Amino acid sequence: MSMNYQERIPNNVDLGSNRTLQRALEHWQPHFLSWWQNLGPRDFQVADVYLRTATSVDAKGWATYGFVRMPEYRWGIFLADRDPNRKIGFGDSFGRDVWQQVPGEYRAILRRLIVTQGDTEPASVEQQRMLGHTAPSLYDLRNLFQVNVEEGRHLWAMVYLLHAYFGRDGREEAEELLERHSGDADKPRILGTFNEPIRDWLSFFMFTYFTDRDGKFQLKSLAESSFDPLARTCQFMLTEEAHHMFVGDTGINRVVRRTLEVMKELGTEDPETVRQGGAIDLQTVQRYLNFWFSSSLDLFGSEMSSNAASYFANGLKGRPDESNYEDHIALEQTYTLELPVGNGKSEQIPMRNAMNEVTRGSYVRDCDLGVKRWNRLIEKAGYPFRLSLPSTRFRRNIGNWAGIPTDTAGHPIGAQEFAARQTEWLPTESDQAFILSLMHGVYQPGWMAAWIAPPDRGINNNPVEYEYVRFQ
Ligand code: BYC
Repeated sequence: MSMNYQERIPNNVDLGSNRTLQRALEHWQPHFLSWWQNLGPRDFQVADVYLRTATSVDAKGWATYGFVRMPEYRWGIFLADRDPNRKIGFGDSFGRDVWQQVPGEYRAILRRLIVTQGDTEPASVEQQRMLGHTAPSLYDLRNLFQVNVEEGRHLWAMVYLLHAYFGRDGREEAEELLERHSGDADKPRILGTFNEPIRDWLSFFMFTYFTDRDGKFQLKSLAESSFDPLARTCQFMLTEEAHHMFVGDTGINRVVRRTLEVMKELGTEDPETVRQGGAIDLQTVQRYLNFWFSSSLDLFGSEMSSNAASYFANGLKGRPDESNYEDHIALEQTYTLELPVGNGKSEQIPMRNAMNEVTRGSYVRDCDLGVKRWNRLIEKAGYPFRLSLPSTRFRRNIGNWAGIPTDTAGHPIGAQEFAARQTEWLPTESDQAFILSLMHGVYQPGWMAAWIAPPDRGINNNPVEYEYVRFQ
């Protein structure tokens, strides 16, 4: 079904043929818009932003670009095309037809998954709402807003499912998605990372690299779901998500490149001298990386999870790229889990209970690809320093390693040693003050803040100097 932009809510789900649903979503729409005005990007609502808007769910040629004021962005409901032959790809009902409606017995659990996914989308917009004031260039400012409007659309994607398939409870949940707020003392967002403040652009790039990548893996897992509308929604969200991770990957790459230039210019590897040269020393980049990577690891849940086992058994949430696995039932297999007790002791657990850890493992490997690319820059510049991912045991708040102090290699250490060495591993107050001191909005077309290199190319074949955001 093609995308219909003539209606108040653009969609490719033939919304017009279901008046009740259409009315319910039209009732939610002004609540969304007022949330966007109050908690979306602060102070840039009247700027014209060079944004892409989805025009097709086909991954090739699916978007158009043009200047839009963010509140006028056409947030809509877009699902990947339905495959009438699609079968359940894993779990106890492997090979049966996928579901077009929610089976009664899985209603509560599916709603919970959709709400958890939905909750992260507006949360990230809230976390990033002040960053427009300190964008290192118009190119970056535009990318921030692109990410923000698309996270808004991803909220729409989940709200559509709640309204269309979960009746009254779904409508109530949709309201609550706008009532919880990132970092709110009384009504925080559901998952930990989405309550962490993002005050600076180094954190933004780390977030879009590491946390949006959790999004990629969770969406891939949900794109396997037997509940077909959820799977199709997530398939299309993944197309948009790729740009968000690109922003993080290239953002960190540009930070590292600029730092290497300053190191060369000043003939130094000394972090303090690099800072005096206006760049971010690689040691600080590493500490920010440690923080956001470890926080994002928690988003996969516990290593051993009965929730994950039942999601898998019931066909609700699979492994990312499930078709790459040989055994889609996973009843006979086990997974070896290293435990924090007994010095290197491990335990065999049923594979289904280890699905969070399996997905986390794929995520870690994917994260490492970027680290390798950044390290190639450092190596080429002739410096011995290397960035690295800390151990998955480091600074965990969820799962077996929660609250167990380890060093970045994952060796358990005493709480006192952890407290004493934290400043080596995690951003210190003075790191944060330094990073904040670099954050100033740079709004001349083509200009770049001194702490970051320009991107290799602009957006949609436009030059880097293009005026991507026009102020009124
Ligand atoms: N913080 O068996 P467990 C994205 C809770 S990001 C707080 O260990 P389970 C995006 C858990 O809810 C992707 N609580 O874990 C990125 C459970 O609570 P209850 C978002 C946590 O259930 C950037 C309890 O601990 N999508 O899209 O197997 C920008 C024990 O649960 C956390 C999803 O997450 C945590 N970190 O898995 C914008 C997909 N971790 O039931 C967007 C939907 C666990 O005891 N969610 N808990 O009260 C899920 O699939 C699962 O809920 C989780 C947890 C993977 C999150």
